[in-house]
Amino acid sequence: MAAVVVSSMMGKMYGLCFHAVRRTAGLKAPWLLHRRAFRISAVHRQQPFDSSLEKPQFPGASADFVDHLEFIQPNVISGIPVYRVMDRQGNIINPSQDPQLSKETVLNFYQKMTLLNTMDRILYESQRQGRISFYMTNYGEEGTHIGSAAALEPTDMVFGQYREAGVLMYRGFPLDLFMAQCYANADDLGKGRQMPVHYGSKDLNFVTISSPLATQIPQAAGAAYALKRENLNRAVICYFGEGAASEGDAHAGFNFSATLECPLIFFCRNNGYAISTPTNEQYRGDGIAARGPGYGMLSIRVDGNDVFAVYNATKEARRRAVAENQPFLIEAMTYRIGHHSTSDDSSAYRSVDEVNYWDKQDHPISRLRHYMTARGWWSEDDERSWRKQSRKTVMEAFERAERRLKPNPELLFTDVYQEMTPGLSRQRDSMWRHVQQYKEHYPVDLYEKQ
Ligand SMILES: Cc1ncc(C[n+]2csc(CCOP(=O)(O)OP(=O)(O)O)c2C)c(N)n1
Repeated sequence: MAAVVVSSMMGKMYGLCFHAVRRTAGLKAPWLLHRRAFRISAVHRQQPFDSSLEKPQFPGASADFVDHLEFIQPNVISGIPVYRVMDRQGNIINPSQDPQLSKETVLNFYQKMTLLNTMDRILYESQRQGRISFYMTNYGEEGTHIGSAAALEPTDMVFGQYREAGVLMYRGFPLDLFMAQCYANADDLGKGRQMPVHYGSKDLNFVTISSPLATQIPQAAGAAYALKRENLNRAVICYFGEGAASEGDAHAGFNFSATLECPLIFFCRNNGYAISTPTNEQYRGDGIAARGPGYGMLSIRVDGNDVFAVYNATKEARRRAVAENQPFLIEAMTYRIGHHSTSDDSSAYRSVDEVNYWDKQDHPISRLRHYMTARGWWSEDDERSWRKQSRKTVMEAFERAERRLKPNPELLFTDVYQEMTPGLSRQRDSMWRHVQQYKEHYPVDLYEKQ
């Protein structure tokens, strides 16, 4: 079903060039295609010369000649269509696309999306009060996280940017560990070393986030290549924003994954902004999805505020990525409702009306709620008691995290290399002598002891 959507869209938009070749050739290597073409034309050389029968022999592309000058026009006016399953009122538009998830599954989607939203509100406020140093909300992008995470296998590896906390939440990362990371307390798996929201979990196959944009993209290609070699039916998903897609590393990752035939899903969250940079200053093509075919990747654009559309597209991309060892590109169109981060005031570069539209009229959470309400799966009372209960759970984790000590300062010096070098151990000793001598100037009681 979603397979039909993926391939028919590709066909319509790009005349199937590369993929038709790939399909008819049964995924044979490009050099084989060229060798075959060359042999055919050798036969033609025996016949009286007819230039209309000439085939280009260039090893770099498989194409016909044309005898008129024409530049290819990018189609940015009527772009790649946005695949959706539900309208804004939560009605299924085409029943054949309804993933028909059970009530229990849908309730889980909704609870995870709203729990993420509640955690965001509390941690955002806590940053405003100076209790944590930094925070980034996920407002408006909850559907992209939950819909895609639900379509994966738990063993699939995730490489994220920094605005995908819902993926980790869907996989069962406890609230206590989200809080521990943001508070950099002694329970943090990262030992308090990174800024807030740079989560990671080895147990949940979620690779630790780092700040430099797009560096995870070629790394994800490498990981997918390694998983392919293990042959254990695992895939990789790699998230990034449309801004990060302008980095050189995005190009490297897309091209490596296509040429090395990696089971990888590139998931671009196109939320309209990269901090204050709107998309019309970020690119001039048809978004990110239009780049995929240029790399020989099957690509689709989905409504990121429609959790079912995201789910269907990711599920099908995941199935085919593993079965056929090739990368897929999903561009989820959405809107960053919150400020970029707690260091940003987005009212400086966009209107309140624009934000309100997405917040009040086209929000992934309200859309799913309409769907559930229409089926009698969710009532006002359910909403009220769930909001109360989830807020309480988040607040309890928050208070536990705040009371906890910070990690032992010694940990500043470990894991720089696997083993501590003599130079580092001298620096560590000198730090301790210094702290001992001037302890009244350091909040030593807030840290775990040696
Ligand atoms: C290599 C690099 N350049 C610049 C930055 C600063 N920076 C952090 S986030 C960001 C915008 C990213 O926008 P986008 O990828 O669209 O993601 P969004 O924040 O919208 O989710 C920038 C420029 C960085 N972290 N790394």
